[in-house]
Amino acid sequence: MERPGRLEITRETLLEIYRKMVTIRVFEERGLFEVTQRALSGSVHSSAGQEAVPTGICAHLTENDYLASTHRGHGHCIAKGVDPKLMMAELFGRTSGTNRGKGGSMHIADMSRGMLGANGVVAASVPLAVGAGLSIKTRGEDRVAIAFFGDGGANQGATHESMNLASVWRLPVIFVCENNLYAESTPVEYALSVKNVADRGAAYSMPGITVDGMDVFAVYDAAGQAVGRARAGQGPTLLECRTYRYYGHTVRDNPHTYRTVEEEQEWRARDPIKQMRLRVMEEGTLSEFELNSIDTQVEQMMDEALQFAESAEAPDLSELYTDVYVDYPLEQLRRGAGMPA
Ligand SMILES: Cc1ncc(C[n+]2csc(CCOP(=O)(O)OP(=O)(O)O)c2C)c(N)n1
Ligand SMILES: [Mg+2]
Repeated sequence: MERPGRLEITRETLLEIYRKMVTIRVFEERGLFEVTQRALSGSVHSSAGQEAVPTGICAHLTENDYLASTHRGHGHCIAKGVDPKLMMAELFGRTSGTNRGKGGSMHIADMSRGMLGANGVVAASVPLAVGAGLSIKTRGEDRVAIAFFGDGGANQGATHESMNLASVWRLPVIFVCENNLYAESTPVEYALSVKNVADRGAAYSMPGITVDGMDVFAVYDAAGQAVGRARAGQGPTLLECRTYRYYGHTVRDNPHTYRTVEEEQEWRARDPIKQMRLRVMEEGTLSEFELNSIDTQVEQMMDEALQFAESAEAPDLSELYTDVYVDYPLEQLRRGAGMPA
């Protein structure tokens, strides 16, 4: 695994990264608990354990940059700045949610934050981000687009086509593979033709880098280089982050049927939040007091998020078709297609 040279990182950025990692962990664990307790409808995929990846990447982004996400997207949303209160309300299916309660966990989107959406279709994020990258290049804008996908998504045809086009057109896209070793219950080595997903970068003439996705500093460094290349017009990068999901594939999955408790313990021993805490305290950049106060603030914010989610109504049946289809004038569509009115 490559460990690129350490990039400069300010105290403010460190605090922001830590706050976001803890927010993701608490959102995932409390959200998962609530969904199970209340038997809320819709599938929920927890990204607990994988927090270092979206936070390390998004620390280099602004609201103007785009991000396309997966079915395991809560961490991507929080790292990109989506309000956890609105996200929790969306999980609860309430009108106060990001998608007015009609999207649920797997379809959270917030265009005001450049968050193009979580996605129930494996690897659909990849061509979406390439489309965003094409729009950036066509308009000559200073933006980048991130495509998050899993090790399973890495084997989808759409991923290959998208990486090829992004390379041919030198688009400002960063392909971020969260390799958490399993696609549902399929181990990565069973389904992947190469040792590392990043090895495939060579096939598309783009740098392919594998980093330790449990180490937020390694992700931050590699992402800084990739985002820098994209902003400088040097084209896409494939960044593979080796990580681990702590819970089952969904709320209803029992991972102990296909992985061992020993394996889980090994990965938990390298917990990204604990690692970051130890390192910043050792280096003296953040104090234990500062870190603990962030923990307390996040817990309080999540109490409020749960109250907020509970307090709104579910959408009325009369709202069934609103916000589902674009209100596009049929006449215009017919004329565009050369059809008689
Ligand atoms: C096109 C498509 N095929 C299959 C599925 C069913 N499915 C949902 S998640 C998943 C596994 C995805 O694994 P990976 O890409 O590694 O992401 P992870 O769940 O590990 O984050 C599958 C096969 C789907 N949603 N979409
Ligand atoms: Mg996976």
